[in-house]
Amino acid sequence: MPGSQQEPLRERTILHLDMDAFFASVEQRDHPELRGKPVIIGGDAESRGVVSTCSYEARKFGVHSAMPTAQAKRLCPHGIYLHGNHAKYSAVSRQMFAILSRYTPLIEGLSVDEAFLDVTGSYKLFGDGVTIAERLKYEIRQELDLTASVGVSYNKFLAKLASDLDKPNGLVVVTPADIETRVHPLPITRLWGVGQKSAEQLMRLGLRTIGDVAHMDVTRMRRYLGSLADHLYLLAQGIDERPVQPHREAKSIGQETTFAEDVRDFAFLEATLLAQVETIARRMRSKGVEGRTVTLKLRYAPFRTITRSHTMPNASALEKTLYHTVKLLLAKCGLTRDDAIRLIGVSVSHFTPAGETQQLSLFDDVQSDVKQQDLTKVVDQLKDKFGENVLTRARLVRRDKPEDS
Ligand code: TTP
Ligand code: MG
Repeated sequence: MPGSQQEPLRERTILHLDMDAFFASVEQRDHPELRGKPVIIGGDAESRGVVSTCSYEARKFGVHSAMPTAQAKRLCPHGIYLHGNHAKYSAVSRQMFAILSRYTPLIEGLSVDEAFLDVTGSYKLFGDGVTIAERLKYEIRQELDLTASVGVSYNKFLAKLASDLDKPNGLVVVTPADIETRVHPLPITRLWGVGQKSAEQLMRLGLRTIGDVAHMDVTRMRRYLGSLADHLYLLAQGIDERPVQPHREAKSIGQETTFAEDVRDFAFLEATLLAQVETIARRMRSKGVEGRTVTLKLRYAPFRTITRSHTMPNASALEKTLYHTVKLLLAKCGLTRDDAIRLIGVSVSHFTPAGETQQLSLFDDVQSDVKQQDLTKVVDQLKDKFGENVLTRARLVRRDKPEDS
């Protein structure tokens, strides 16, 4: 592909910041006797706990996140094993996010210790991406006595990849000129979205490095990988147009109902789902978000739990659309008369700010959606004024106590 085609459509400056060995570093900070030692935070080996994280000193022994603590103890018997203090890590996380918010309002938190920042518009006030990255690292060091690694690039994928290239305490810049030399030699597992399973599939197709994906025959790969082929192909060229989405702090809104007695009545399950969707949709509207992915959770009486998800072409906060989707998911589960259901729940995720979805699906009845939106607004106002039960659909006759999730 000639150089000119690789140019991004708009030049942005994106930072990805990720704290180093977050939980373990907080403990080493607060307990100086732990510094320089292998510190492992996680559950007990006796109760089949797993490692949440560990200090870089422990990583030398091969210990890593999600490993059973029992295995970690075999690899690193002299390590210091702690349960950790999650309330404290949340508080430090809030302090970290407060520092980030000095430089841009466009912050998308990905987890307790990592975030994307779009600092394109911050140039005049604070300088270029590298300067802002240095300032963030400095302030985190000075004020929190912790270190962070930062990646600087022109899109999210490359910034995230860059932050991981020189951990801990790294600052790596990836420019278009680095794609071939620094990005292409990396293994495919560094491609965002490639987990263990997809990596194995890609390996079977002979794709080992990001460079292999960048040069693959995408039409042929579509047969094996579906739309993932196009997504990975673009990422491998260093193309990623996804915006930094500041509204993603709440990752999902959901509700579950555990029944006092197991339920075999399909209509009752549907009515429960409708009640749940009404509550969820209202909470989404009050937060000003719309969601694209609807997930149904079912627990059968013998404690088997399944989840089924569907991602819609457009984000929505409308009961009608969400309920329609969750009903399709329920139908797909193929429940029979013998299935007794103990718990049912819905959640909606993959949020975008309300009203941002410009492109309506061809299959949507635009006019009725607009009317439905108006009606929904009135219903919300009435409920705010007179309480939840002022208007309830006739179908909601029997309702067990729902639990928010
Ligand atoms: P990470 O950023 O993935 O890990 P880390 O900060 O400990 O180390 P690194 O330097 O490689 O970034 O996760 C942040 C925190 O989230 C981590 O300190 C503990 C917690 N966590 C878990 O509880 N379980 C997990 O499986 C992972 C990956 C993280
Ligand atoms: Mg981290």
